[in-house]
Amino acid sequence: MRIRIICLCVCVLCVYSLRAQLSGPVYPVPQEMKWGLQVVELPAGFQLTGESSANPFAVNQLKALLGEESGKTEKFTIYIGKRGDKAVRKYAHLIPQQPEGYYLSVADDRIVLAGNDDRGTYYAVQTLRQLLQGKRIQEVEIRDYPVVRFRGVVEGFYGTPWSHEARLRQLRFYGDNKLNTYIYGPKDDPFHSCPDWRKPYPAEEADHIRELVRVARENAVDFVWAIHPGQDIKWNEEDRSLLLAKFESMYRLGVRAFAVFFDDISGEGTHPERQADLLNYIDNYFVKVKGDVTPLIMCPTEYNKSWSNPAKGYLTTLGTKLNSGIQIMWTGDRVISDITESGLAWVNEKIKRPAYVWWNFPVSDYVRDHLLMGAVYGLELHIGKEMSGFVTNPMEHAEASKIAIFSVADYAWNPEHYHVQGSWKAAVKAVLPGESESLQVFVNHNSDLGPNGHGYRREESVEIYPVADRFLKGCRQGKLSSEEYLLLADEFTKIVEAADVLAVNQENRALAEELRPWLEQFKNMGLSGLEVLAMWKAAEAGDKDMFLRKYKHMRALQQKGFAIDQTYNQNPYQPGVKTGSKVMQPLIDTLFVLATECYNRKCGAQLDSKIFTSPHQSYSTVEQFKTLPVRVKNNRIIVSPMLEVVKWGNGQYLGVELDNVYTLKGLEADFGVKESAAWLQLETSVDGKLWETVGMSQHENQVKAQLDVKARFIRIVNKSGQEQQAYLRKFVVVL
Ligand code: LOG
Repeated sequence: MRIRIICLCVCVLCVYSLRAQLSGPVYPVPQEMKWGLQVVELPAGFQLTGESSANPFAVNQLKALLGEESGKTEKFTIYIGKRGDKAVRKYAHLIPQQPEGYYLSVADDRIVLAGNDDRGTYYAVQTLRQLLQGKRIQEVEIRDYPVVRFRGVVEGFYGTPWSHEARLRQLRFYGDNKLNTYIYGPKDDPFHSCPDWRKPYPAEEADHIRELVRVARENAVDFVWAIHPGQDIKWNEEDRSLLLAKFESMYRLGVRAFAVFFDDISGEGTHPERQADLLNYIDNYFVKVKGDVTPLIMCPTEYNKSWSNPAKGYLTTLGTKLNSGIQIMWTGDRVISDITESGLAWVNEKIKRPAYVWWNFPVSDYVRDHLLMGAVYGLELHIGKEMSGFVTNPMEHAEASKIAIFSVADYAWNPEHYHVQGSWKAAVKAVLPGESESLQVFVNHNSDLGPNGHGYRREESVEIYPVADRFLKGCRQGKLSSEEYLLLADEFTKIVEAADVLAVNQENRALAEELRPWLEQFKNMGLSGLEVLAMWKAAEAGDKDMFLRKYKHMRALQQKGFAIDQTYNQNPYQPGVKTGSKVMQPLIDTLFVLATECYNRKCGAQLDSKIFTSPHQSYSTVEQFKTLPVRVKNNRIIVSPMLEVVKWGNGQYLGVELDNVYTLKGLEADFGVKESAAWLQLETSVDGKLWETVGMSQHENQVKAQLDVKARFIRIVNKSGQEQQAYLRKFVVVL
């Protein structure tokens, strides 16, 4: 009897451990999932029922997953199809009624893949792919559907558009992760925006788009082509016809979904009645006439709360005038913003429909020296029904963006079951299964954006932060805490290892290429961390020679880090390569300064302890300019430029405060408009109280001043007597 009980226990344990092994998580997290006890071993052959009427792309993927049937057997059947198909009729009552929903079950003699529609069937196969472990699979029953109707990506950033190959890889990734929307709208494609939106694509680009449309369809993704005509559109018959003709040419390439963007424009194009008239015209005379085109999407000019002026009624005009089927995009309370219930309620009431969320994360076009590979958070969980769509605007680094895209897919499918950390870790595994541990180390320290014009920040180095903090406190009190020392040394070692492992990784070459400059900087940071710890150890041991050796090496590593920053990624906006900039790099810098000062005191030495960072600051009363970072290159102090239109009130200014009085040699600025020098006044000051006015000249959009004045402050003030709309393309003070 006892033996029997023991056997039984062992068996139960076996089943449970098998179960634990095979019943891994599925992403996006399904709505309802019940695990059975058995593990099913798939036979070599099986009966496939429903193949001829089911979604052919789902069937192809199923076959690729299981291998072609080698000898059919009656013993195991796979049923595939959608509601109404004969093959899955028996299961019809179990299929969720929601669009793209599906029912999936695995039992010892069958697998059922039953979609509510063709997309549902496709998604059932995607879930099956995650459940299968070779030829084994745990018994399970799943009823699943997305909460947000349109989920995906808007390639809507400034900077180098994604390559054709990168886009093809993206579309497959979307299919795998149940995203159904890809909106094509890269700001720097001239045929999407000014100056060439009126012209058809040249042959090679047209071929690419044709292929993207095909691959999107194979992966259950709508390819949405967006146009951005607002900066120079004339509200006349001619431009309307040209826009329609462009849509026709895209239709001929296979495009069946369209969007019109009016973001980041000024002037005539911003008129809400005119925008609504144009959209309704396209809806009535193109979308409805074609019959096979999905509902139009529009991005308004006031696309976030902080920029909208309810008194002028822009949004309510759109809400009232736009045909009800047209979707309206929205980035939240700010350009870069959390998405909240109250924020959505605010806009939905005005636009009289649920907003289509354009989430500006992980886009990095305003912080191009950083990689945004942190967790996806700041999205409230109970608001899935308050939005008609949720798309993320990514980085120009397509592969690196997949970390956030994966979690966006998870969130938009099933917001209420979304878990920030679990989803982030799963994303890392999905993007680089073979080296996920190294990638996790890398993303842990490459999440934050650094100071930026939008004031948007992310957590970084969260786990190690308390250790770093305790260690630093100890150092300030002259005590080296050994436990923290070891933990930090271990983290720096992991950083060095991860950088090397990821750099040579063959599993995803495209990712390794994108990360390359940052990996180099990351390794340099890890090495610096180890050396700064060694400086402390030597100082504590009173080992002068060792200290000097480590000090010298640290200086070399600092120079190397500076060189990496000055060599790679030299875009004109935020050039350079920053990594670990929130916790790890500042920690290393502080430890270096403290260690050197401590040594100087003890040994009566005068080693230089300065770290080179910009000591100057921008300052402004214009809301959008308030947190702009400043960098120094040679004798030039450069304020980080911005991408969007800025509302510059009368009397408001933008300036730079230097760390000391210098002789200023000049100012070079560009506010993106031709007459700016007429309404701007340039002023300098030694103390920030008494100001001197100096003259400027303007050529096209460029504003210039030749100076030879001693000052600590320099600013440029709107003296026009009214609010101005401008851009900030350039603001450079020359010493
Ligand atoms: C642009 C977008 C850009 C993003 C982040 C929208 C609707 N438009 O401020 O193209 O990538 O912010 O810089 C935007 O967000 N303007």
